[in-house]
Amino acid sequence: MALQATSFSLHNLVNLPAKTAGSSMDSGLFGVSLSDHRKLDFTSSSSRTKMEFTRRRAFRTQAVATTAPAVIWTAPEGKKTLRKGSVIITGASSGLGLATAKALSETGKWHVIMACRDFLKAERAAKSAGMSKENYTVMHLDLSSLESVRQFVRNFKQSGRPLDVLVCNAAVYQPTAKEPTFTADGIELSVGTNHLGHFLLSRLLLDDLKQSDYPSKRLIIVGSITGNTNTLAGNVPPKANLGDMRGLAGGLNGLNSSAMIDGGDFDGAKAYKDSKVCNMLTMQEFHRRYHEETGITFASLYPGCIATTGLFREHIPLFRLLFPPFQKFITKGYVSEEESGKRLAQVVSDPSLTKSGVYWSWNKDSASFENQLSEEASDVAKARKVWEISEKLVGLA
Ligand code: NDP
Ligand code: PMR
Repeated sequence: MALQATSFSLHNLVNLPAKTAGSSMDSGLFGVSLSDHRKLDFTSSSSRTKMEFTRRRAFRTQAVATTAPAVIWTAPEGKKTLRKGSVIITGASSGLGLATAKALSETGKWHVIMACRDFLKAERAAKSAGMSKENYTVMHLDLSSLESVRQFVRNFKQSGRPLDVLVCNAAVYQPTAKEPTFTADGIELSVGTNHLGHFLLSRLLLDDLKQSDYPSKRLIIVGSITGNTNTLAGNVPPKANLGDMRGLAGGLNGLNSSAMIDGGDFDGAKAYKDSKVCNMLTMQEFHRRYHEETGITFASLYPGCIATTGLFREHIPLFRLLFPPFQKFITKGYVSEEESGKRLAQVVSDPSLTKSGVYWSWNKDSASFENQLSEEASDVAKARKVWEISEKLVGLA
């Protein structure tokens, strides 16, 4: 009975927009206050695009769709295209990334570039997911090395493919790590991979997105509820907190600066949550700096609790055993990998999700809504500061 009552409260909380949840939970549960292409439509393209396409055809050696029908996609603004969309998904070798790649490839309207650190694993994953060869290409990307990010971008540009959507999805989570580990560049691994690797990748690919003639071009950075302290999940310790970012400014090298963004002692779970706050702040800063000028849609999302993915591989076995039933039956926040993939695929391709600067979530009927970010994850000054420090750390400033 007690379990049922808890289940009911948590269920409602998970499925309501955060603001509503906060106002109904102020006295608090747990004492927490929750306040490929066949043809191009040249009619809408510049002559530059035509030249590019000729060049692309000359370059393309693999994975060209020859059997899928030409797709006519109409954006709300009435723009049409007769080619497949081209989407890069980082970390598409498992979990959410793979499920999204599968969902998009099955429509026949998308060519998915699976940007993965383990080439063979990604190829095997695509095969076992039943993805057709003409709908995807695997390219090597190790986000924990800034040089690998730059090399990936060079390789992608050389491939001559257009870029219509970039999905920053890959992540690592080290909840049991006692000591920090570091990227090839000496930066704490979680923030280095989840935030800084993606920050550099997005910045270097922004021009390619700008040049896309696709009806809706998008940059999506996957966020999470656990980085948002206006939710119950975000109040499970250790809570995300960037503080004054002295650690980030010091390079997160764990030598002359802390490995944590706020300058505190290393905590792997907190480092992950902080990295998610950076992801959500970065999306908004991109929106403020570039949406109006470029027409690119910048978005983030919480796909639901996909409790069975590889994200929890470093957690203790008991956690891995109990976490899925806990999320399924107690919090009701659980979502299958397949369902989460459909959600992210919507953010990539749904003509109704073109609004920029939005953090998407889904309710219990799996309908999308614009969710409210926590105070810190929507702090304009913090977003600018994260941007400016990150530019320096990745060598862009
Ligand atoms: P997975 O572990 O299944 O997927 C993570 C992916 O990231 C894997 O493909 C992994 O590659 C890849 N990756 C890790 N490190 C690197 C690196 N250095 N370079 C390139 N790729 C790398 O986890 P999820 O599918 O759960 O996570 C996907 C996203 O969803 C993350 O951003 C996570 O924060 C977010 N999320 C997940 C939730 C959940 O409940 N699971 C909830 C909310 C958000 P490899 O296969 O080689 O290990
Ligand atoms: Mg959480 C409203 C309930 C809710 C939701 C939607 C999540 C999602 N979690 C909720 C509640 C709770 N969790 C409660 C009440 C507890 C204490 C028992 C709890 C604990 C917990 C742990 C120890 N939860 C966790 C962990 C993890 O290690 C996961 C994590 O923080 O990864 C960073 C996690 C998660 N809970 C979630 C989600 C989506 C996660 C993991 C993934 C992520 O945010 O990326």
